[in-house]
Amino acid sequence: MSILFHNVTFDKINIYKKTIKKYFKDEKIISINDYKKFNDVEYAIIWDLPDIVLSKLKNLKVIFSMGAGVDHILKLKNYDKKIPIIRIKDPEMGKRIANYSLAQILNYQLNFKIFQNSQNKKYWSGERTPIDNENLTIGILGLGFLGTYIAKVLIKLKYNVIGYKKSIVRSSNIKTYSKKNLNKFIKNSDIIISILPATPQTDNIINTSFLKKMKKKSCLINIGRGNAIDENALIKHLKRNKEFYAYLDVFKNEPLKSSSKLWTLPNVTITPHVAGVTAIESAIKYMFKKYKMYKKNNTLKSDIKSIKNFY
Ligand code: OXD
Repeated sequence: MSILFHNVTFDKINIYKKTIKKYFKDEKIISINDYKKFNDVEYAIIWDLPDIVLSKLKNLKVIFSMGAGVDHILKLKNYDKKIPIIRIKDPEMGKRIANYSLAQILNYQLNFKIFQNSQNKKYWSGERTPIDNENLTIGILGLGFLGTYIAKVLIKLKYNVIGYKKSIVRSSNIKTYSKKNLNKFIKNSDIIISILPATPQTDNIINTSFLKKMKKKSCLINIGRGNAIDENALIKHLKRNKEFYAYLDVFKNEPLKSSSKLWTLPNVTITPHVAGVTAIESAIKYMFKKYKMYKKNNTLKSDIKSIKNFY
């Protein structure tokens, strides 16, 4: 039997291939060009698989997403909900996305964007007092596996951290708001980190009314999915509120078109969907652990349900 491996987006694809071969020794690894062998495919390790290919995999048993998100699979018309999807829940990815979040928080907190903008104009902007960690409340919008990981790292660094989640888990020691008090969550946050999955419920959740409730001198970091932000509303908000900053890693349409106004606004920082780059060795090891569980029990709990619980 075989594993279909497909990813034309990520860095270091050859290392992925080698690592998959190292762990999945008993399986043949094939690509989308080996269409004659599609009937042998029981497992798929994928990112952005063409829907037409999925429609041809008649014996597929488990799909492994190569990232934390699964929207690239759920959007495919030929995805059959009975096939479990395993997404990466990896502390190594947690470390990376926490580092990214921290970098952008510090960027805002230490006024680096202001200094960068003055450097571009060859202008010495003078001293500005930074905000101390204890005086910043970071709101994590989407307290799932990665959101919680980030929260714990920030708490260790003495930031005040609050979270937003659809259903509140009592055991968590992070002050968590649910749907009915979303407004309080927004108003109490100095910085909001959106780490929401792309679902119909999260579409444009960060719209004009959401942005107006945020503090005027504030910052929004989006490391979840671009669908969560109404980009036109954000552009208007950024133009009106010069002390409001946006650090954006994900967009409605990726790559972000060169015609987007976001590129040129002085209060925006853009990165190309790199906040939570997959850590190859630990991710493939995680998939292999799930694969062995499937082999043993002939069934596997899909990750789709858990995703619906944290927006
Ligand atoms: C994602 C990832 O799902 O980078 O966006 O893992």
